[in-house]
Amino acid sequence: MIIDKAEVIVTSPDRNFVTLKLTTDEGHVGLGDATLNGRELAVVAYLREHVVPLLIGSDASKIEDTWQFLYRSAYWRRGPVTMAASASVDMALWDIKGKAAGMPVYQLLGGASRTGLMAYGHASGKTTDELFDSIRAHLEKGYRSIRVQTGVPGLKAIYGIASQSADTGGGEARYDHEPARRGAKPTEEDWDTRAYLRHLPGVFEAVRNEFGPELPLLHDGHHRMTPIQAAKLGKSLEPYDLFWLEDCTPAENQEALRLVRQHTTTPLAIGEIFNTIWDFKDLIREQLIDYVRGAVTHMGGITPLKKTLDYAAMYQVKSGMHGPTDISPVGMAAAMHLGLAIHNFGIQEYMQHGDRTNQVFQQSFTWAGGYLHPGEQPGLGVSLDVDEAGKYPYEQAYLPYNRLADGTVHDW
Ligand code: GCO
Ligand code: MG
Repeated sequence: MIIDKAEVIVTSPDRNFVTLKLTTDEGHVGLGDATLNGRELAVVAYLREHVVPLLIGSDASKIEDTWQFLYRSAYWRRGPVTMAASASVDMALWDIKGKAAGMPVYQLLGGASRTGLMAYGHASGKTTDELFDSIRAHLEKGYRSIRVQTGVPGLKAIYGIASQSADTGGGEARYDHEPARRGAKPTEEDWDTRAYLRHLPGVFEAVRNEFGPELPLLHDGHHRMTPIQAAKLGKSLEPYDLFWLEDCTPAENQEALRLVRQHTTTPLAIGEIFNTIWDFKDLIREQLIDYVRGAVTHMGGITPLKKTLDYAAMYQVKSGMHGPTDISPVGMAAAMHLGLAIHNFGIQEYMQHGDRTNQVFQQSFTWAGGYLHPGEQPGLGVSLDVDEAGKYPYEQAYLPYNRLADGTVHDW
């Protein structure tokens, strides 16, 4: 099984996606997701200029060896660009191995450890009424676990809160399909942590009163708090029994979570921006987190993320793989196969891709009763319609950023 051809395909149906397509001499095709939201073309260049030339003529059956070769031979290891590129190679090779074996990838990873993957969606609203509508819409769409994000009085725009104009009725978060996100400059939003800390516990109280004690509720702090602010929030949310509080502090400083952990029993999730097991190692060993947020796409692939999650299992830390719409259908499929196979699956984030994306990527997964399943097709179960992809050329797009009232740039 020799890699004959390696193509990097950029398409922008509802948003930008970067896909690596490998073809072997026997005609097997493997796909890998290399999308790095807002910095997509850096990965394209890394793949085209530095990785593709190394892949042509190499043995497609050697998944571990190829991963180690790309990681170690580069010398400049880790980092989001490098690891997204390596992830796409790893996913494509698992896809090829599955197709060659006639088995879905989860079978190659040890087989199913459960019948389906509990998944959560993103409910949000500027006001509590809008939030309730969004939660109801998500329950109608079949979600049985809900992330709750809310507007804060006095703040105009907050990342992750569906805007009225872009709201498709399902209360989808603004970054889902809003064309305004595309453009030459990032949007500026505003932030005030004290106002947020005053407001949020009351919102969760209202949600619990309306929707009852059973519904798993999650919240994303999106790196905005200091350790002591995060500790305070975790404590104040304890009565509302969160499934997790995500990214409560900036992810770079992992020691911060020691302080947070000393003060609260609210479960903690972190790591959507992490790239390797090294970013998670101490957090797992010291049991400072409960959920690993790493995405297959940004952690270097199925191979290294499985190792990280197996290590986490020793400490009863579970998976909570990142799954917003900027993870392509290929990256989502990889997450589903891995989540089905590992023992310590926790929950899967699942925002739904738009119709145009679903026409570019044909997928085999199922969604029923709040659970995802990757399906039984050999490999990852995703194919890419190159003609359809060609209709949507790359469009520049940036993530937003925040400023405080005095103009200081803040985490968003
Ligand atoms: C989440 C995330 C996303 C990220 C986005 C960045 O929990 O889903 O925080 O909303 O911000 O994926 O590209
Ligand atoms: Mg997040």
